[in-house]
Amino acid sequence: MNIYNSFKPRFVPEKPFLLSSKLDVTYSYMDIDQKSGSIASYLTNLGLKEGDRLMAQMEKTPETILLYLACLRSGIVYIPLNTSYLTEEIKFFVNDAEPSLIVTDREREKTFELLIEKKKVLTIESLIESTSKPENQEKSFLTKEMSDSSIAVMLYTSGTTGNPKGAMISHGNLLSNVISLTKIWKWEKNDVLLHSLPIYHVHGLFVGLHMPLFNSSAIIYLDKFSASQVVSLLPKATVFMGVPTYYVRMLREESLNSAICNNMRCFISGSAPLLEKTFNEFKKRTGFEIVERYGMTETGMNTSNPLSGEKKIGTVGLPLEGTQVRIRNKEGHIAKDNETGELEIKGRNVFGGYWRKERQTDEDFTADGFFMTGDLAKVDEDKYVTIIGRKKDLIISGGLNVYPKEVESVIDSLPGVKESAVIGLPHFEFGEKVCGIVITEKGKQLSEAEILRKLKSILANFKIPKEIYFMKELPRNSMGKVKKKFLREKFG
Ligand code: MLC
Ligand code: AMP
Repeated sequence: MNIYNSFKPRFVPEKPFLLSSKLDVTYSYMDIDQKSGSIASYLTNLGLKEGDRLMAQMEKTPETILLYLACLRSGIVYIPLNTSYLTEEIKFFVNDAEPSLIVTDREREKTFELLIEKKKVLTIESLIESTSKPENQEKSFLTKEMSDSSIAVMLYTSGTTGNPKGAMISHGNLLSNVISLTKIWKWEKNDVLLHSLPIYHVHGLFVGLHMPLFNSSAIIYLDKFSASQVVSLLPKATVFMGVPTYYVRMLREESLNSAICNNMRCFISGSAPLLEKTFNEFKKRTGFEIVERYGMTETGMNTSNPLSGEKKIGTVGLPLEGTQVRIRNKEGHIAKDNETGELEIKGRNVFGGYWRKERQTDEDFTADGFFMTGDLAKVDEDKYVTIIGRKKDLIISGGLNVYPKEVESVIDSLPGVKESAVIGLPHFEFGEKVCGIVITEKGKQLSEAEILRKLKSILANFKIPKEIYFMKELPRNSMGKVKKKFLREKFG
């Protein structure tokens, strides 16, 4: 089923869908249906068909949602890109995904025109202008029927080795997730979600948009996260979701207290570990226990603490309905209760594979169809899952993934650098911070500032190391592998 066709019958046409930070109604449910229909019709008339790819990189605006819905409705595969990505990073995505169309904003138009034929680049501003003309308005676009396995969205996720991979996420994957989350979070049609997440990841795009769309509830839509703005709007909302960094920043706001949360029903956290300290301080200040859940690009959401029922601090809760979870221990056997090992997931929420990477897809699934997450976890006797750490070499900073391998390759390519190692160190606000350890070539001198300046022209800002340390040589084990644990202890 096309996921849009599971939203549409639940729409209450005259109800607000999007509210601005001033609480004005930006779009009603009727508006989004009509406007996304006009865009879907326009894209179809341009010649885009089911399975074609549309890449989008733009600031978060209400119109980004219209474009996303238009893609869902017309069967076009939507590929959103993080707005921090720079030319070199974008080049890879464009070459790999071979999009039929790129939609971007005016500021980014030139970047894309250097990478792909001009006729394949459209600005969101001109798209909206064209589809607002009376002759291009389409009141009754017929949403394309899709099978559950048809690809709705492709999200790029980097690997611990090699280049980013496009995770192909189907209409069925998305539908199963929104149904199970509606149950476990007891989502209500009168809910008002305070949405401040970016909408190019599963968190802000799928969880943040699908829950209201599926339940015909409203969104207060902020273009980015600002702790003071979020706290000031809590009295008008009922649900808030964010990465742990958001909660750390909100706790710094003096005005955060239980009185302003009177209207709130729940606070949800995910994408990175929520520290017990943050959970406890938040409860003390607001009276609310943050609901922690666990997810991934490839799987959507897998587990969540229940809204009512026991929330176990430090755990990411119970497997969602329809999702199977198991742990494989070091010896390769299915683990017993409370035994640590790699978390494996199976269910309708799990993606179909990586774009044009069959071998890598096969490597990431077990013979009986479980996806190997690369996360280390344990499951207790009540089936609550605790994430213990990661098998994969990955840093999560402020809820964003940074793959050390990618940053190391860029540092290594700089003149004067012999080799490097990139590690994550604990950070009070971002959870982890990216740090680089650099070995210069014999007789060459490089400063931290010089290295950072060069990196900033190549890599998205959140991947830039917060600190660079210099060593004479990298510590290695007998196999020649860099001893990252030693480096984390030395510099941490
Ligand atoms: C920005 N900066 C970061 C950063 N974001 N540094 C480390 N980690 C980050 N995540 C740096 C910039 O480089 C810049 O540095 C400075 O902070 C200010 O930039 P900014 O853009 O103004 O920052 P800010 O708006 O404060 O953004 C921080 C943030 C944002 C935490 C609000 O990163 C954010 O919204 N994160 C959420 C990401 C998310 O949605 N994750 C879900 C992924 S899905 P300088 O030096 O230039 O000043 C997933 C699956 C799942 O993981 O389970 O959900
Ligand atoms: P991404 O690849 O960006 O989708 O990030 C997915 C990864 O984020 C997972 O594999 C986990 O390592 C991590 N993650 C998500 N939610 C949580 C959580 N609640 N606690 C700990 N780690 C999490």
